[in-house]
Amino acid sequence: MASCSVRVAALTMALAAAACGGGDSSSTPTSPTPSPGGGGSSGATITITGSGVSPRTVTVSAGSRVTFVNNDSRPHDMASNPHPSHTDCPAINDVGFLQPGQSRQTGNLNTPRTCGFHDHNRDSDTSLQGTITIQ
Ligand SMILES: [Cu+2]
Repeated sequence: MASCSVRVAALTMALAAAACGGGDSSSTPTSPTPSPGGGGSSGATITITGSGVSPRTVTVSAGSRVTFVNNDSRPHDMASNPHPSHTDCPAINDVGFLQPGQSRQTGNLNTPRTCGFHDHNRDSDTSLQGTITIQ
């Protein structure tokens, strides 16, 4: 008697699991284009390696963002000029500290102007300095 009710329960669970599995297979689509923070599109990408930033100068249209990619083996702390107040283009300060392999976007660069940037922890290393022209 006891063994009979166990078998019924197991069969019910198996049917329920099969129904759930069928439902799940067609759902949960992956989101194709993550856009952290929302807002402007990425206008350019600057890559950091052991030999510095590349390209050193980029030009983007107003309202877009610049992506910084740290492909170096060292961390980097990217910030707007001037050092150390970082007040020229605060959107650049959104990049901040990047561990090796990390990347992050600036905020929206809305005001047409030329923005210098640097590695805050290596502010005298000119290979880690560049400019973003917003037009
Ligand atoms: Cu700085």
